[in-house]
Amino acid sequence: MSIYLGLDSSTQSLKAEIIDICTGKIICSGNVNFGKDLPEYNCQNGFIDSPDPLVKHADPLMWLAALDLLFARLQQQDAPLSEVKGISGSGQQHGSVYLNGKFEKKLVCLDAGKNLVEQLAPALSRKTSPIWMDRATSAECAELQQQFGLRMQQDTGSPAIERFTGPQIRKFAKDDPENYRNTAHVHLVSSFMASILCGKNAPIDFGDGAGMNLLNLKTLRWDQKIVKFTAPELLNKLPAPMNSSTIAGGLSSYFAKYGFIPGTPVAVWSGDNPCSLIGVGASEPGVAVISLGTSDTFFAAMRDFKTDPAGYGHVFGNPAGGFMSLICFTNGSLARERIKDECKISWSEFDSLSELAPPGNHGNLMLPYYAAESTPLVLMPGVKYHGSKEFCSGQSSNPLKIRAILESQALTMKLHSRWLVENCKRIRITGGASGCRPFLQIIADVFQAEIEKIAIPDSAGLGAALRATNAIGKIPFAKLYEQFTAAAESVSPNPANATVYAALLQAYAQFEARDACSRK
Ligand code: XUL
Repeated sequence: MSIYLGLDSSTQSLKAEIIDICTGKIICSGNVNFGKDLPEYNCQNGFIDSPDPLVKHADPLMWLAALDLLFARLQQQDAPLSEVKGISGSGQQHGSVYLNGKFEKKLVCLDAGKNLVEQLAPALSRKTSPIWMDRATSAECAELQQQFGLRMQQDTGSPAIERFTGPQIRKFAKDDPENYRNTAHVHLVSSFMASILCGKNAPIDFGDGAGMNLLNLKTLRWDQKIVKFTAPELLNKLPAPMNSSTIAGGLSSYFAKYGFIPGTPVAVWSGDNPCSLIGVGASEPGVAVISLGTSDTFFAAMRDFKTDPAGYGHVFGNPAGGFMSLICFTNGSLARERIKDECKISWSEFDSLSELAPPGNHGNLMLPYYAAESTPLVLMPGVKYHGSKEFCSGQSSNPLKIRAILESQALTMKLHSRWLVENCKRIRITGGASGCRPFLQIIADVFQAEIEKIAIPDSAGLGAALRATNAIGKIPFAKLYEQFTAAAESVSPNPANATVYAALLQAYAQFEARDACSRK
């Protein structure tokens, strides 16, 4: 057996995928759900409730508790952990962890008789971690934009963005200068988790590092001027940025208690979206990817470095080399679930009822901003309706409501990805909601593209395992894709619906321009 482990530290859970490259199969999976399994951290949906809707922080100790619990569960289910040849991981992007000068000393001498939380809690210089859903940094973004203007986007791949790590660090340094001064290391979720595994500070990879508004994508170094302006002494607190195939170190002997072999190579972790690009086998240009998760994302490998003229899309590092683009729609499953609950129905009813309304939904559309939205930027949550009187007053039938959310979500993806792929003919779809067949048909029809559904729902975890195999086992990605990322199902576009959706796209664009932007 030739076995590699991919970990996926996402918003709501920590998962594991163990792959065997001899058989081309996932041989074991594990999962810790933060809300369900670790309720003592008060992060029911992955973050601590706050009276301010713009503030979304999580407890980083919960991620450590999840790591111990996940490995204990894998051991209990007899996962062949002693045979794992290499490990890597995927982290929710942009979230940051703040550590004091004790961090590395504590990591070096972790005691297997104690747990990670009790040993590492004293190493936190900030008790909570802002995560990607946080939007509380508009003032800092404005300051960064005023200082660097267009160069911010041209060099870091994105204008200053509320959830990105640089503006978050700046806010912390301004609001709590003392604890910022006590911070020796600022890690991303990805590099924090990798550091725990290898018992020393791990680098940040180009994939995830590009989501910080701090990495110069032209030099692949921290941008000295932007870093200096962001916060005092920040350059000394950041781990080095490195290629995604870098080996961060060997596994800490602490993890021998679960059956791992100490010293097993750990490749740098990356962000969940760069890992998903690998996990769906799309690291070469020509195919776009839609990941339907808590947030929906649209991403694709890029032939040439290109930035979004509207400023919503981002450029991240492609773990297979070069770059990828990403557009994030915060109100993904979050919004679909709200409609399902509003209609008081199950997910299978949600799927079948959506087909009772016709393509085009009689022009009924919605802006489903149940939470602050990234694309387009809408800081104050609020849902807007467009269409018949009945629909706008919330009195319409369930099929119309369901079809409105699904069509509106497909249309926003089409509208905001035009700078990147004007005429996309192949889209790979992953994530929880990819099981909703009518949604796949709507996306196929809106884009007039062939949809390929990927069998593995946890593409980030699989991508992390494939990255470990490539970096440590030296197996080319192309070979791994043949084994692991074949499409399970495909959906063809119906050409008869092309005109309906072309007209609806225009209507949606006008609706959004009128009603979303007024909420900025
Ligand atoms: C990407 C983004 C989200 C998170 C979710 O920019 O903010 O997709 O990575 O985990």
